Parts: sequence; C-alpha cells; structure tokens
Amino acid sequence: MISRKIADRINEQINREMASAYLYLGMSAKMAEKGYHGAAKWLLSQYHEEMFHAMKFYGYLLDQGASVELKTLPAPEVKTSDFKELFQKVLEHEKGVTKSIVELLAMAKAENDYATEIFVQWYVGEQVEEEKNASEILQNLDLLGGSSQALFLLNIELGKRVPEVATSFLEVEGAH
Ligand code: OFO
Repeated sequence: MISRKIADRINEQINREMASAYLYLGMSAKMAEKGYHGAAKWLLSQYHEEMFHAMKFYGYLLDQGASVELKTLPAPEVKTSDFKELFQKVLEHEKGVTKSIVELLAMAKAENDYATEIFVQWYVGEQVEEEKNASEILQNLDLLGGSSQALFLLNIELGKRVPEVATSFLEVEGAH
C-alpha cells in the first residue's frame, strides 16, 4: 500500500503524462496539416509513448490498491510548425517532465517507499531517452541547415519512427 500523498502525486503525474500525449497529438496534427507527414508520424509515436507512460502509472496505482483520479486536461497550444522551434519546444517540455519525475522519485525516497522508488526509476531512464531523441533531431537540423531539401530529408527520416511501447493498453501490465 502506498501513502495518500504518493497516490495523489502519481495521479498528478498521470495527468502530466496525458497532457504530454495531448500536446504531441496537437503537434502531430499541425505538422500533418503542413504536409510534414514524417514529423507528424514521429509525434504520433511520441503520443503513444506518453499514453504508455500514463497507463503504466495507472496500472501501478491499481496494483497498489490506490484510487485512480483522472483530472482535466488543458488544451495544447501549438503555435508553430517550424521544425526547429517545434523540436525546441519538445526538448523544453521533456526537461520539465524530467524535473517532475525526479521530484516524484525524491518524494518516494523521503517516505522510504521502496516500491515506488524502484517503479519510478524506470521513468528516470526513459527521460534520458526522451531528451536525447529531441536533442538529436535539433543537432541534425543544425548539421543539415534549414534548406527545404534538408527538411524534406529529415521529414522522411522522422517518418521511420515506430513506438517502442505497447500501443494497446490491454498490454500494459496492471492497467486492467
Ligand atoms: Fe512521459 O515523457 Fe515525455 O513527457
């Protein structure tokens, strides 16, 4: 059993992960509208990753006998379809999520909640990957320059991404 404080914080984290999913879905739609279908697919894969993150926490709460309390999601604000600006926003967003995961880990440690501590460690590793993915795209953009040919090639490359997580939530352990 986990404390009420930890359960509340995990419910908050579920909301943040779902808000991330919603943000990436909005970004994906924006890029698809502009004809950047590769970038749109990359962002749609990211949407699935975020939903998986949320559902993994959801399953953990149920496994621990705690209540899942779903909260309101803010409408995502996607103002740009410029590659560089958009992926800078992705990186910035992920850095914020990393902070939030580390905060949750610190809370579990302070409570001597070893089960939650071990569980959240998976997300710490995942955040390294999330930040690396966005940084690499920005690096590639710098290397290629901003020409339309470069964006065309990068768009094709981004379209090769497939989600590395379960996209059916029936496959998420504990979530049903
Ligand atoms: Fe769930 O890692 Fe991105 O936001």
